[in-house]
Amino acid sequence: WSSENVTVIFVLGGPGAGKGTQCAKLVSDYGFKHLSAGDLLREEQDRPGSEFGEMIKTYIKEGTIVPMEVTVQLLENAMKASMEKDGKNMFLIDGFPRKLDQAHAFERSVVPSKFTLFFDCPEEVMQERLLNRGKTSGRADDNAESIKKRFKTFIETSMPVVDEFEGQGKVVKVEAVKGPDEVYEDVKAKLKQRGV
Ligand code: UP5
Ligand code: MG
Repeated sequence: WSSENVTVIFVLGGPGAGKGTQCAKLVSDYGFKHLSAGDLLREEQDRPGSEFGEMIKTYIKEGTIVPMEVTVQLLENAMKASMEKDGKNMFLIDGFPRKLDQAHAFERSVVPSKFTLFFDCPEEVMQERLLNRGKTSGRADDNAESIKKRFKTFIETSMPVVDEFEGQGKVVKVEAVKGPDEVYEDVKAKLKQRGV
């Protein structure tokens, strides 16, 4: 496959900032293919016979970043599959890259991103959302202890990625505190400014 006709928008923001929620809206209005790195990792974790299952489980519970070889490969496979299946070549890559090495590896070996859609949200708001979701989500990391670790990783490891893209003029920042529909209005307006 060739990356020539591929558009990639990274979607970043803290745990519970609303990345998945906003991506779902964008999919139905713009026809993007949504690929959540976290969802792909959880699928791989549950895939019978996966050699990475136990490892992924531990990283997710601890809120740390799974070694990039695994995640980049899962994303690349999913991109290829999407293009072969329905010809979709506009991707929202949600929750990735979360570490500088992943960002560099993906942009070098797969395709450079067009820009990053960054959802900015205070920790108290994100924490409340995640604890609330934890009542029903069944996600192994939606508990107070894991959430605390996820926030720490986000600040220490993932924000440097956003800062680097910012320095390249490649960040579209959206305030994510209001309700999903209000946040989405802002997303649409900002994408329009970027010619999407
Ligand atoms: N909600 C959403 N928007 C709202 C709004 N505007 N107002 C009120 N409520 C709102 O939303 C979270 C909750 O908030 C939901 O209940 C929603 O209804 C509500 P969601 O849209 O799911 O937020 P999102 O930002 O997607 O939160 P998520 O929990 O998915 O974020 P994480 O970044 O923590 O999770 P992810 O799945 O991306 O990663 C999980 C783990 O996988 C990581 O911690 C890491 O261990 C591992 N990982 C890697 O190792 N490498 C990767 O590249 C990616 C992940
Ligand atoms: Mg998500």
